[in-house]
Amino acid sequence: RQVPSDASFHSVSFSETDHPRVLITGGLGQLGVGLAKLLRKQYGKNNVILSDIRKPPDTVFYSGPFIYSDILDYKNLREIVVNNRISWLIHYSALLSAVGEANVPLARAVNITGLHNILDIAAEHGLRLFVPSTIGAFGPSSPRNPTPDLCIQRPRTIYGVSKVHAELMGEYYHYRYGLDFRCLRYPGIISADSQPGGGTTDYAVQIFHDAIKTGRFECNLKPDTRLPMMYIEDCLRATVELEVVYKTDPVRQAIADSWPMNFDDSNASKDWGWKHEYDLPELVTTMLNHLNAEAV
Ligand code: AKB
Repeated sequence: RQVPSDASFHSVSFSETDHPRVLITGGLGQLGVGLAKLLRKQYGKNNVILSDIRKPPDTVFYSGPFIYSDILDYKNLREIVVNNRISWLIHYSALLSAVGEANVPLARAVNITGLHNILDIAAEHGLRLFVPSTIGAFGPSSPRNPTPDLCIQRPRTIYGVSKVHAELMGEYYHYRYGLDFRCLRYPGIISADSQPGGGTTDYAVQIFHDAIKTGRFECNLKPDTRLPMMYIEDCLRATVELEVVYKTDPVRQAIADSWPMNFDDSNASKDWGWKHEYDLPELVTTMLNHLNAEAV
């Protein structure tokens, strides 16, 4: 393994103008297939590769490339990254909170040693890396309602400890090696066509299935328990939005930095009753409708 020297990392990078070549680890979990679908729409079917250690259902094979990848096997990871010209890595492999407590050594291996492999492979090959964190990264001494971005984080699960570790290691690799590391803290995710597995928030998905199947649900948490949840579409959209590419042009950036951030149009409103008709959502919808109509 080549842990990157500063020089070797900075000399490797992918061209931002090309389509990214994306590898999703843990692709058969709750989020991988949905994210692959979104990214494939944007970057092309063959540019997004799902991977896992399990055998996928046929539908996954039909919808785009799938390969076996074991994040604990560094050589296997490197082979995949090199052979497939991977430029973005979305790292979803993890043992969730409840199964993690049932098998701490395995959770430590997958969630911590596995992450080290992912960080090193990303740094070694100049990949952009996304690793999700979650509400699990907080603990009983964190403020619970609301929980701010920056506060005490002393989780009491191996899953949570591994997520705090991932947040800090990502920040450190960014600072130390210039790694393009991105991270979002997910709440519990609710999805209809994919199942979570081994998490504490799984009940919020299971309850829908049981409501339809039997009309009866046995909940493993108390009735007054409150946890943050999000529908999968919002979670996946946020993840793709976070992957926006910024390639700043110093000349334009300097000009932009010297211009007003916000225009005061109150005199125009007073003088002749000026008022805009297109707010941001309206403007975006109108633009996309025009462009889509032109493209047909
Ligand atoms: C879990 O319940 O373990 C996960 C999470 C919130 O991170 N769904």
